[in-house]
Amino acid sequence: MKASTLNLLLFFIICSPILKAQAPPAAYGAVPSKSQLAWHNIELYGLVHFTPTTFENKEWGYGDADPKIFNPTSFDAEQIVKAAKAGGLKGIILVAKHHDGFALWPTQTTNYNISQSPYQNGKADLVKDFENAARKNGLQFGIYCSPWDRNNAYYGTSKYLSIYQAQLKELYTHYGPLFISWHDGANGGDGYYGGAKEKRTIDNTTYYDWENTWGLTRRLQPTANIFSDIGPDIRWVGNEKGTAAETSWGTFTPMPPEGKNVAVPGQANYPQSPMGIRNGKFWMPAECDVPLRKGWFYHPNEKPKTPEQLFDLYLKSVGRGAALDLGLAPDTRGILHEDDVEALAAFGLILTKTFSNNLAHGAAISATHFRGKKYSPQLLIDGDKNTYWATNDNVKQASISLSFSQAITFDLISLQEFIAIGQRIEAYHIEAFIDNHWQKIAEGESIGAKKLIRVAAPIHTKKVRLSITKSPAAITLSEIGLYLKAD
Ligand code: FUL
Repeated sequence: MKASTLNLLLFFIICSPILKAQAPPAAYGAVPSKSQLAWHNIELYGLVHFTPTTFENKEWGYGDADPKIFNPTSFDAEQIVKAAKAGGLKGIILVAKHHDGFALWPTQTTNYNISQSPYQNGKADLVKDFENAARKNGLQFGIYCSPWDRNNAYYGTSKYLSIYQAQLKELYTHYGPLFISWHDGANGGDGYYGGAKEKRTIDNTTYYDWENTWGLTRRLQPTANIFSDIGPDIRWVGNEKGTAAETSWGTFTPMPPEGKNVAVPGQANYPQSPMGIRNGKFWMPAECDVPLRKGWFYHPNEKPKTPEQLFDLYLKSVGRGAALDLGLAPDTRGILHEDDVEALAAFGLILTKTFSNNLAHGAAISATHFRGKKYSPQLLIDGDKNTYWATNDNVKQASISLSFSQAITFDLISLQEFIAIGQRIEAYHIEAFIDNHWQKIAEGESIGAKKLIRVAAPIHTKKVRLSITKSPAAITLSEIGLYLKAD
């Protein structure tokens, strides 16, 4: 062997552990798809309900409302979208058709649609209006088209499925790329059904042929996330309160109903939905949906939640690795009520004021362990969640220390794992150096996409320490934040 070849060989033998240490940690468990990662960036979005049901002052239209009642006096999709944007919402899902069956776009699939209403002499297309307003204002756009249709004469028969699929096809082809296709599990019951006025039940394990129906979504909207109580991309959190469980995993395994081998919407393993399933088969994070008011539709006697209530919901949804989907209900004018606009704006202000000042950015930061320079603890405070601190493969416990030249005051802690390669951390605690000794100020199990922890009273300190005490694989963390909640 030539001397130069030998030297090269020796170099690689000596350096290989170092080179290996610089390689990224292997993925752990189920990992998010590209579309799911994009969804994780959105965090907060809205769900708009506005159909003849609004004009009937109901929550579930029976399917018999005269299309003539749909006649908003000052409909303005942009007013709604701008109010949402002021609230920090980054996407809008429009209920293009609710259970009452009235289509907000001029569909070819049923006469029961916007063209029968007096609004703009039947020439309107509200899906287009919302799409345009959302895109113009930099919000993502999504669609919810209810499978249950209380107007359609064919509902309950085999003919209806192709109608529903054709509706989805129209919505998937005419309104640009959607960030989410939202599907709900409400299945059958009483309704107008073309005048039959009866109760119709369906077998939800087979009726909607989800495999092929969602096949359409995949084909026509390849980057849309499919939401339902069983995912496959985003799972319902199992309540309409807007909260995930304190310990909440991004992974889930939907269970098939007894006697079946595939899971179906409407029959999820709901007790596990709020917390997810540790080491679940699929990356399937939760969406927490909750109306801004009491109902999903506008009712004059209801009031919006207060900005403080909304902030609390934000902590219990986005701050638990999920997303917050806030129901927005335009009134019969076709705009959001002034109270809603005000509540959203005040909530948005709390969010921006609170999270624009990450006090951790002023810290000197160190770690007990790290996986070489490429994964240094400094990356935890670089404001870029695509870079991350990581430990070597055999290091499953480690601490991060932050020290400040001047004492800081905070009451919110934010932690983010680098979820692109899986959710790892299973236990951690945080201490602050107060009155000359370390005091535990928070502890938990899951972190995931984002964990927001609010401590009971503001903490004044020069030193903070985060200890990860349990992880099945090399630890990764992309950002640490310390904030003081704004009023
Ligand atoms: C539920 C529906 O039954 C409600 O009316 C509402 O649309 C909500 C967002 O989803 O399943």
